[in-house]
Amino acid sequence: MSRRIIFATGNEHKMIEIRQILGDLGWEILSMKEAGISIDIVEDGTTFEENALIKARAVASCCDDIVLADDSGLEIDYLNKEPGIYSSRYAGEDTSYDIKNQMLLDRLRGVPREKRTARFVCAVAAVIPGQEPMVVRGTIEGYIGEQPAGENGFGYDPIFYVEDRNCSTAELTPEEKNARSHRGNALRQMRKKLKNLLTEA
Ligand code: ITT
Repeated sequence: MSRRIIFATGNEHKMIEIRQILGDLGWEILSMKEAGISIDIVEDGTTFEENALIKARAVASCCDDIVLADDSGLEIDYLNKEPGIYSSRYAGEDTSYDIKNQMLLDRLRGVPREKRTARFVCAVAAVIPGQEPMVVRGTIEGYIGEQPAGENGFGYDPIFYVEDRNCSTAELTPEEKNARSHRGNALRQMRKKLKNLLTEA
């Protein structure tokens, strides 16, 4: 089996975290761009898992390598789990995260702390030649703060706060975020499955 993993994502921030988390797997990890794959993928699933599989299958149809994909997002309980699977499209794909974050803070204005609960969700799918596709889910629980804070991370990190530290995930170091994040959690589960497969092969 090839020792290359192609990650079906166009999001460079995700790629940085993926490389940090899966770095010790000893496999070559390429983004779709680095693998020379350029396709438009319609994410029309109704769950994170479905969308992760849609992305992985689409890229797998263009190569013979192991393909992984990440579909992730922010669920805010007070907003009936919005933006959820529409996180990157919330308020329009081209709208900056400063604006998206401010819009969510505005919608939560006056909402007390105990009702501001939220989580990041990440589904990671793997499509491996000759194997059944696999999907795992990781989450991190937290709450939406009163204002954005921190410069690390990306997307909704400045408004997503973790309970035990009372700071946003944009204020955590990359190592601290990866150790507890939805993506870290899902990718570590997938890494175990891939290692098992590799030792069986
Ligand atoms: P690909 O589909 O190409 O992977 P994308 O950015 O469109 O890239 P998603 O459809 O999975 O990815 O959307 C995920 C969005 O959820 C992402 O753009 C962020 O806005 C948000 N998100 C996911 N993980 C996050 C994290 O760790 N920190 C902050 N925001 C995150």
